Amino acid sequence: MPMQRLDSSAADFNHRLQQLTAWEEELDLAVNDTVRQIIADIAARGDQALLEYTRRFDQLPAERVADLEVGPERLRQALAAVSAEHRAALEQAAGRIREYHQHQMQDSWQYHDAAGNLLGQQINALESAGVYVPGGKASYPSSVLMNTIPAKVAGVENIVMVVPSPAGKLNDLVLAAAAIAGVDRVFTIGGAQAVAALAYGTETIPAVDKIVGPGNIYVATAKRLVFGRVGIDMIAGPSEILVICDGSTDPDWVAMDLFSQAEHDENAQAILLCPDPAYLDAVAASIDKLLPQMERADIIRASLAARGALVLTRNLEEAVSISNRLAPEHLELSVADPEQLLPQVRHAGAIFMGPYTSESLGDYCAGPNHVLPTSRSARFFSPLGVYDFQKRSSLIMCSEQGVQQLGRVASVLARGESLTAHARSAEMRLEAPGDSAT
Ligand code: HSO
Ligand code: ZN
Repeated sequence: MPMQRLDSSAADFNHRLQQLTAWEEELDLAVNDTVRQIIADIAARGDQALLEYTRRFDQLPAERVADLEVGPERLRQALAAVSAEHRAALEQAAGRIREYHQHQMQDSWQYHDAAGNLLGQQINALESAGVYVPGGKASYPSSVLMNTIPAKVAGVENIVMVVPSPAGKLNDLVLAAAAIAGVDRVFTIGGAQAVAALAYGTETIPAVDKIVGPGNIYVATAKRLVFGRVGIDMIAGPSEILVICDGSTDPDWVAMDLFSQAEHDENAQAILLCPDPAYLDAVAASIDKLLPQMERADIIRASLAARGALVLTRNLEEAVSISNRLAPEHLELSVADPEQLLPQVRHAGAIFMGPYTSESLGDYCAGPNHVLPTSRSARFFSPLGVYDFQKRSSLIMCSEQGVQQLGRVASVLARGESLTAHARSAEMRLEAPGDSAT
């Protein structure tokens, strides 16, 4: 059995839990330097630099960046190339994700204060967004849907997807998902150079306002470095699942739910909390039985051994409070009455309620986003959503009468800051400017 067993009543429990869950994104200074150079180079030399890096890192030689664009014809071809079953599943998932995200639309609002001034907040969509899609094994069509559809629903007009395609290999499922989600343009570029191109623009790659999507350490570092020039979503750590079980769910189901996140990578974290020791034994037995059958058994075993745990708690309430401390990306309440526990849950990226709701349904097709805060950032971050592609402008419209009171207040505060032009600009609009107007 690869997994640690912990007991919440043990004296060293807090310490062990802390050790198990600590995750520091390594701040690699060498990577940081390399990425800064790449960004500066792309900003200075545009297309030419992008072509050189793409040839060097992706073994993809091209004469012009325009040749790295995947045109609409090729997207249609990809849609036709995937199986009918795959296409239907992508379309169903996209439809459900769209419907869910439509509920997140924020509306502009306005009100009048007692003096007749209008105050408000106006919502606008970002004009453009870039979606980074990793290449290779972690190139998930589901992530194309999850990153693109909220932008689309918000009303973003230009969505540019970048995906590295080493040696020119294209993933038809990823392209089909892009077509279904409504991506406007696709370029086969990747790495820090693609992030830089989206942030600064080149002769061929349009600069965007925000860059979203997961990537390796070079991509994550590049996103951090271009933040401020453009918006970014968040920096994702390894996947996490925390299951709270009352002992009534089939232990095989729970074992497989733990596997489902563990199979993402060796650093993923899968934890089960349960007040029934016999049930923990049963899940441990299920893990032993099912693990050898898994295609990714090696990754799962490594993840469970390094960062997984089966934790005995005093009761379900304590399990929830431990979960709040960890603020997991995914929380399964695999209990008979999840609604009774829900009000106590304070920090979690997504909450999966009841024994039938496997986390994997949320990864693909339930509707909510699968881009979620990791590494305890659910304390202050939310799932990727429509609101990440909307922004707010504040509105003020003073009436001739309304300005009388506001002007006096502003004048007093401005003079307190010795900003005379501020004060005079407010005072000039007053009917009887008063003594202070000098
Ligand atoms: N569970 C991942 C998302 C994903 N799962 C994509 C399967 N495909 C996010 O934590
Ligand atoms: Zn997943």
